[in-house]
Amino acid sequence: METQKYERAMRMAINAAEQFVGATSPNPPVGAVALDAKGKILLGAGHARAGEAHAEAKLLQLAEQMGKIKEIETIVVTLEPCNHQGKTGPCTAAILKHKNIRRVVYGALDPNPSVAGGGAEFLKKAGLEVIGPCLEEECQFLIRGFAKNVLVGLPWVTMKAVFDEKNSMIPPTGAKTFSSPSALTFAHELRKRADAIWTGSGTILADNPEFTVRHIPDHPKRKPRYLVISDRRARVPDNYKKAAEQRGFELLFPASLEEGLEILGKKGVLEVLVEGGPMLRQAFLESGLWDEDVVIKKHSTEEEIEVRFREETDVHGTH
Ligand code: AOF
Ligand code: ZN
Repeated sequence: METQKYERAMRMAINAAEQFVGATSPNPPVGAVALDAKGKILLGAGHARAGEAHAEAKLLQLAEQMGKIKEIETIVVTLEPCNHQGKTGPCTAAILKHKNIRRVVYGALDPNPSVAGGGAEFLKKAGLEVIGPCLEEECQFLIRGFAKNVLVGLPWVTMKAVFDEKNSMIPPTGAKTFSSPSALTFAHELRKRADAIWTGSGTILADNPEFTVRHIPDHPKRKPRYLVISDRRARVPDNYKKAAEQRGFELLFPASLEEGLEILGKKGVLEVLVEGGPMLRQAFLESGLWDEDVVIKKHSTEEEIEVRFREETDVHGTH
Protein backbone atom coordinates (compact mmCIF):
# COMPACT_ATOMS: atom_id res chain seq x y z
CA MET A 1 0.00 0.00 0.00
CA GLU A 2 1.26 3.43 -0.88
CA THR A 3 0.27 4.83 2.52
CA GLN A 4 2.61 2.39 4.29
CA LYS A 5 5.62 4.22 2.94
CA TYR A 6 4.59 7.26 4.93
CA GLU A 7 3.72 5.68 8.27
CA ARG A 8 7.01 6.57 9.94
CA ALA A 9 6.62 10.21 8.97
CA MET A 10 2.96 10.14 10.04
CA ARG A 11 4.01 8.83 13.47
CA MET A 12 6.33 11.81 13.76
CA ALA A 13 3.50 14.12 12.75
CA ILE A 14 1.29 12.55 15.43
CA ASN A 15 4.06 13.15 17.99
CA ALA A 16 4.35 16.78 16.90
CA ALA A 17 0.60 17.19 17.40
CA GLU A 18 0.55 15.42 20.77
CA GLN A 19 2.81 18.04 22.30
CA PHE A 20 -0.07 20.49 22.05
CA VAL A 21 -3.01 18.31 23.08
CA GLY A 22 -4.81 20.47 25.63
CA ALA A 23 -3.60 23.78 24.21
CA THR A 24 -5.45 24.05 20.89
CA SER A 25 -9.13 24.32 21.88
CA PRO A 26 -11.44 24.88 20.06
CA ASN A 27 -9.12 23.74 17.26
CA PRO A 28 -7.87 20.16 16.97
CA PRO A 29 -4.28 19.16 17.68
CA VAL A 30 -2.62 18.67 14.28
CA GLY A 31 0.94 17.77 13.34
CA ALA A 32 2.82 17.93 10.02
CA VAL A 33 6.15 16.68 8.68
CA ALA A 34 8.02 17.66 5.50
CA LEU A 35 9.90 15.16 3.32
CA ASP A 36 12.37 15.79 0.51
CA ALA A 37 12.36 14.04 -2.88
CA LYS A 38 14.22 11.05 -1.44
CA GLY A 39 11.68 10.67 1.33
CA LYS A 40 14.05 12.03 3.97
CA ILE A 41 12.40 13.81 6.89
CA LEU A 42 13.34 17.50 6.84
CA LEU A 43 11.35 18.91 9.78
CA GLY A 44 8.08 18.72 11.70
CA ALA A 45 5.67 21.12 13.39
CA GLY A 46 2.45 21.10 15.42
CA HIS A 47 -0.48 23.50 15.69
CA ALA A 48 0.14 25.30 19.00
CA ARG A 49 -3.09 27.19 19.70
CA ALA A 50 -6.22 28.60 18.08
CA GLY A 51 -5.55 31.79 16.17
CA GLU A 52 -1.95 30.80 15.46
CA ALA A 53 -0.69 29.07 12.31
CA HIS A 54 -2.12 25.66 11.48
CA ALA A 55 0.37 22.79 11.49
CA GLU A 56 1.10 22.90 7.75
CA ALA A 57 1.38 26.69 7.68
CA LYS A 58 3.78 26.61 10.63
CA LEU A 59 5.79 23.85 8.96
CA LEU A 60 6.18 25.99 5.83
CA GLN A 61 7.15 29.08 7.88
CA LEU A 62 9.80 27.07 9.71
CA ALA A 63 11.08 25.58 6.46
CA GLU A 64 11.47 29.08 5.01
CA GLN A 65 13.37 30.22 8.08
CA MET A 66 15.64 27.19 7.86
CA GLY A 67 16.17 27.67 4.10
CA LYS A 68 14.66 24.25 3.37
CA ILE A 69 11.45 25.26 1.65
CA LYS A 70 12.68 24.37 -1.85
CA GLU A 71 13.65 20.86 -0.73
CA ILE A 72 10.12 19.87 0.27
CA GLU A 73 8.38 17.43 -2.02
CA THR A 74 5.87 15.84 0.34
CA ILE A 75 3.85 17.09 3.29
CA VAL A 76 2.59 14.48 5.73
CA VAL A 77 -0.16 15.86 7.97
CA THR A 78 -2.39 14.19 10.57
CA LEU A 79 -5.51 16.06 9.42
CA GLU A 80 -6.63 16.92 5.90
CA PRO A 81 -5.46 20.48 5.13
CA CYS A 82 -8.16 23.08 5.57
CA ASN A 83 -9.57 24.90 2.58
CA HIS A 84 -11.34 27.74 4.36
CA GLN A 85 -10.57 31.23 5.53
CA GLY A 86 -10.91 31.01 9.30
CA LYS A 87 -8.84 32.75 11.95
CA THR A 88 -5.95 32.03 9.58
CA GLY A 89 -5.80 31.57 5.78
CA PRO A 90 -6.45 28.22 4.08
CA CYS A 91 -3.59 25.71 4.34
CA THR A 92 -4.35 24.47 0.83
CA ALA A 93 -3.33 27.87 -0.59
CA ALA A 94 -0.20 27.98 1.58
CA ILE A 95 0.84 24.59 0.18
CA LEU A 96 0.01 25.39 -3.48
CA LYS A 97 2.18 28.51 -3.33
CA HIS A 98 5.25 26.26 -3.41
CA LYS A 99 5.46 24.47 -6.75
CA ASN A 100 8.08 22.00 -5.50
CA ILE A 101 5.47 20.48 -3.16
CA ARG A 102 4.00 17.68 -5.23
CA ARG A 103 2.35 15.42 -2.72
CA VAL A 104 0.22 15.60 0.44
CA VAL A 105 -0.32 12.58 2.68
CA TYR A 106 -3.12 13.05 5.21
CA GLY A 107 -4.01 10.97 8.26
CA ALA A 108 -7.72 11.60 8.68
CA LEU A 109 -10.37 13.64 6.92
CA ASP A 110 -11.53 16.72 8.83
CA PRO A 111 -14.71 15.79 10.75
CA ASN A 112 -15.67 19.48 10.93
CA PRO A 113 -18.89 19.53 8.81
CA SER A 114 -18.02 22.91 7.36
CA VAL A 115 -14.58 21.72 6.21
CA ALA A 116 -14.86 17.96 5.59
CA GLY A 117 -13.57 16.63 2.29
CA GLY A 118 -12.83 20.06 0.91
CA GLY A 119 -9.09 20.30 1.34
CA ALA A 120 -8.04 16.91 -0.01
CA GLU A 121 -10.33 17.25 -3.06
CA PHE A 122 -9.17 20.78 -3.73
CA LEU A 123 -5.50 19.79 -3.71
CA LYS A 124 -6.21 16.85 -6.01
CA LYS A 125 -7.98 19.11 -8.48
CA ALA A 126 -5.04 21.47 -8.33
CA GLY A 127 -2.84 18.62 -9.60
CA LEU A 128 -1.16 17.41 -6.42
CA GLU A 129 -0.86 13.74 -5.56
CA VAL A 130 -3.07 13.30 -2.50
CA ILE A 131 -2.61 10.11 -0.50
CA GLY A 132 -4.67 9.01 2.47
CA PRO A 133 -5.97 8.17 4.89
CA CYS A 134 -2.69 7.01 6.45
CA LEU A 135 -2.68 5.67 10.04
CA GLU A 136 -6.30 6.78 10.07
CA GLU A 137 -7.28 5.22 13.40
CA GLU A 138 -4.39 6.83 15.26
CA CYS A 139 -5.05 10.18 13.61
CA GLN A 140 -8.76 10.02 14.41
CA PHE A 141 -8.02 9.01 17.99
CA LEU A 142 -5.73 12.04 18.32
CA ILE A 143 -8.67 14.36 17.58
CA ARG A 144 -11.41 12.43 19.40
CA GLY A 145 -12.32 15.47 21.52
CA PHE A 146 -12.47 17.79 18.53
CA ALA A 147 -14.54 15.30 16.51
CA LYS A 148 -17.05 14.86 19.32
CA ASN A 149 -17.35 18.61 19.80
CA VAL A 150 -17.87 19.51 16.13
CA LEU A 151 -20.24 16.59 15.51
CA VAL A 152 -22.38 16.41 18.66
CA GLY A 153 -21.57 19.67 20.43
CA LEU A 154 -20.21 18.00 23.57
CA PRO A 155 -16.69 17.51 24.95
CA TRP A 156 -14.94 14.16 25.23
CA VAL A 157 -15.41 13.02 28.84
CA THR A 158 -12.47 11.29 30.51
CA MET A 159 -12.93 9.96 34.02
CA LYS A 160 -10.02 9.39 36.35
CA ALA A 161 -10.16 7.40 39.54
CA VAL A 162 -7.57 5.97 41.90
CA PHE A 163 -8.35 2.85 43.90
CA ASP A 164 -6.33 1.42 46.79
CA GLU A 165 -5.66 -2.26 47.46
CA LYS A 166 -8.97 -2.60 49.26
CA ASN A 167 -10.74 -1.22 46.19
CA SER A 168 -11.74 1.98 47.90
CA MET A 169 -11.48 5.25 46.04
CA ILE A 170 -8.64 7.59 46.94
CA PRO A 171 -9.29 11.35 46.80
CA PRO A 172 -8.48 12.84 43.39
CA THR A 173 -5.72 15.13 44.60
CA GLY A 174 -3.36 12.17 44.46
CA ALA A 175 -0.50 13.90 46.23
CA LYS A 176 1.29 11.62 48.67
CA THR A 177 -1.12 8.81 47.86
CA PHE A 178 0.94 7.56 44.92
CA SER A 179 3.83 5.18 45.45
CA SER A 180 5.58 6.06 42.22
CA PRO A 181 6.40 9.47 40.78
CA SER A 182 5.40 8.16 37.34
CA ALA A 183 1.77 7.69 38.45
CA LEU A 184 1.67 11.24 39.77
CA THR A 185 3.18 12.52 36.52
CA PHE A 186 0.58 10.52 34.60
CA ALA A 187 -2.24 12.08 36.63
CA HIS A 188 -0.93 15.55 35.81
CA GLU A 189 -0.59 14.65 32.13
CA LEU A 190 -4.29 13.86 32.12
CA ARG A 191 -4.98 17.33 33.50
CA LYS A 192 -2.64 18.94 31.02
CA ARG A 193 -4.53 17.58 28.03
CA ALA A 194 -7.93 18.64 29.43
CA ASP A 195 -9.63 21.99 28.85
CA ALA A 196 -11.82 21.52 31.90
CA ILE A 197 -11.81 19.62 35.19
CA TRP A 198 -15.08 18.44 36.71
CA THR A 199 -15.39 17.72 40.42
CA GLY A 200 -17.95 17.60 43.23
CA SER A 201 -18.50 19.65 46.37
CA GLY A 202 -17.75 16.62 48.57
CA THR A 203 -14.25 16.30 47.13
CA ILE A 204 -13.61 20.01 47.60
CA LEU A 205 -14.80 20.00 51.22
CA ALA A 206 -12.80 16.88 52.03
CA ASP A 207 -9.51 17.63 50.25
CA ASN A 208 -9.35 21.28 49.19
CA PRO A 209 -7.80 20.15 45.87
CA GLU A 210 -5.81 22.54 43.67
CA PHE A 211 -6.48 20.79 40.32
CA THR A 212 -3.47 22.49 38.77
CA VAL A 213 -0.77 20.93 36.58
CA ARG A 214 2.27 21.01 38.85
CA HIS A 215 4.34 17.88 38.44
CA ILE A 216 5.05 18.58 34.80
CA PRO A 217 5.19 21.94 33.02
CA ASP A 218 1.77 23.08 31.83
CA HIS A 219 1.21 24.51 28.34
CA PRO A 220 2.69 28.01 28.26
CA LYS A 221 0.16 30.84 27.83
CA ARG A 222 -2.72 28.40 28.03
CA LYS A 223 -6.14 30.02 28.31
CA PRO A 224 -7.89 29.43 31.66
CA ARG A 225 -9.22 25.93 32.25
CA TYR A 226 -12.79 25.55 33.40
CA LEU A 227 -13.42 24.05 36.81
CA VAL A 228 -16.90 22.57 36.84
CA ILE A 229 -18.32 21.86 40.29
CA SER A 230 -21.38 19.73 40.96
CA ASP A 231 -22.65 21.55 44.04
CA ARG A 232 -26.42 21.17 44.24
CA ARG A 233 -26.53 22.21 47.88
CA ALA A 234 -24.21 25.21 47.34
CA ARG A 235 -21.74 23.96 49.94
CA VAL A 236 -18.53 25.18 48.29
CA PRO A 237 -17.25 28.14 50.33
CA ASP A 238 -16.46 31.48 48.71
CA ASN A 239 -12.81 31.35 49.76
CA TYR A 240 -12.32 28.11 47.77
CA LYS A 241 -13.96 29.72 44.73
CA LYS A 242 -11.76 32.80 45.01
CA ALA A 243 -8.60 30.75 45.43
CA ALA A 244 -9.50 28.56 42.43
CA GLU A 245 -10.01 31.66 40.29
CA GLN A 246 -6.66 32.96 41.42
CA ARG A 247 -5.11 29.69 40.30
CA GLY A 248 -6.45 30.53 36.83
CA PHE A 249 -9.74 28.59 36.70
CA GLU A 250 -13.04 29.81 35.34
CA LEU A 251 -15.73 28.31 37.57
CA LEU A 252 -19.01 26.75 36.46
CA PHE A 253 -21.81 25.41 38.65
CA PRO A 254 -24.23 23.56 36.36
CA ALA A 255 -27.53 22.13 37.60
CA SER A 256 -26.96 18.78 35.90
CA LEU A 257 -24.36 16.75 34.01
CA GLU A 258 -26.18 17.39 30.73
CA GLU A 259 -26.29 21.14 31.29
CA GLY A 260 -22.62 21.32 32.27
CA LEU A 261 -21.48 19.32 29.25
CA GLU A 262 -23.57 21.44 26.90
CA ILE A 263 -22.05 24.63 28.29
CA LEU A 264 -18.54 23.21 27.93
CA GLY A 265 -19.29 22.08 24.38
CA LYS A 266 -20.41 25.60 23.42
CA LYS A 267 -17.24 27.01 24.95
CA GLY A 268 -15.18 24.87 22.59
CA VAL A 269 -13.93 22.46 25.25
CA LEU A 270 -12.51 19.35 23.58
CA GLU A 271 -11.91 17.26 26.68
CA VAL A 272 -13.11 17.38 30.28
CA LEU A 273 -11.44 15.35 33.02
CA VAL A 274 -13.72 14.12 35.79
CA GLU A 275 -11.86 14.02 39.10
CA GLY A 276 -14.39 13.55 41.84
CA GLY A 277 -15.51 11.14 44.50
CA PRO A 278 -17.53 7.93 44.20
CA MET A 279 -20.88 9.75 43.84
CA LEU A 280 -19.87 11.88 40.88
CA ARG A 281 -18.17 8.87 39.30
CA GLN A 282 -21.34 6.81 39.68
CA ALA A 283 -23.48 9.61 38.23
CA PHE A 284 -21.28 9.82 35.12
CA LEU A 285 -21.11 6.06 34.71
CA GLU A 286 -24.89 5.72 34.97
CA SER A 287 -25.64 8.68 32.72
CA GLY A 288 -23.75 7.18 29.80
CA LEU A 289 -22.25 10.62 29.21
CA TRP A 290 -18.65 9.49 29.67
CA ASP A 291 -16.23 8.27 26.99
CA GLU A 292 -12.96 7.17 28.57
CA ASP A 293 -12.34 5.75 32.02
CA VAL A 294 -8.81 5.80 33.39
CA VAL A 295 -8.46 3.71 36.52
CA ILE A 296 -5.27 3.74 38.55
CA LYS A 297 -4.99 0.77 40.89
CA LYS A 298 -2.56 1.21 43.72
CA HIS A 299 -0.59 -1.77 44.93
CA SER A 300 1.94 -1.65 47.74
CA THR A 301 4.90 -0.54 45.61
CA GLU A 302 3.47 0.23 42.18
CA GLU A 303 0.43 1.37 40.26
CA GLU A 304 -1.43 -0.32 37.48
CA ILE A 305 -3.21 1.85 34.92
CA GLU A 306 -6.27 0.63 33.06
CA VAL A 307 -8.03 2.56 30.31
CA ARG A 308 -11.39 1.54 28.93
CA PHE A 309 -13.88 3.20 26.63
CA ARG A 310 -17.65 3.26 26.83
CA GLU A 311 -18.99 0.67 24.43
CA GLU A 312 -21.05 3.15 22.41
CA THR A 313 -18.28 5.74 22.33
CA ASP A 314 -16.75 6.25 18.93
CA VAL A 315 -13.03 6.39 19.66
CA HIS A 316 -12.42 7.10 15.99
CA GLY A 317 -14.27 10.32 16.19
CA THR A 318 -16.87 9.73 13.54
CA HIS A 319 -19.74 9.77 16.08
C1 AOF B 1 -5.51 22.33 9.48
N1 AOF B 1 -4.39 22.38 10.24
O1 AOF B 1 -3.36 22.64 12.18
C2 AOF B 1 -5.71 22.79 12.13
C3 AOF B 1 -6.87 22.70 11.32
O2 AOF B 1 -10.25 29.16 12.65
P1 AOF B 1 -9.09 28.49 12.04
O3 AOF B 1 -8.60 29.11 10.78
O4 AOF B 1 -7.94 28.26 13.01
O5 AOF B 1 -9.60 27.07 11.55
C4 AOF B 1 -9.99 26.09 12.45
C5 AOF B 1 -10.47 24.86 11.72
O6 AOF B 1 -9.45 24.40 10.86
C6 AOF B 1 -10.75 23.71 12.67
O7 AOF B 1 -12.09 23.70 13.08
C7 AOF B 1 -10.42 22.50 11.82
O8 AOF B 1 -11.49 22.13 10.99
C8 AOF B 1 -9.26 23.01 11.02
N2 AOF B 1 -8.05 22.83 11.82
N3 AOF B 1 -6.72 22.48 10.02
O9 AOF B 1 -5.41 22.16 8.28
C9 AOF B 1 -4.42 22.61 11.54
N4 AOF B 1 -5.77 23.06 13.44
ZN1 ZN C 1 -5.36 24.87 7.96
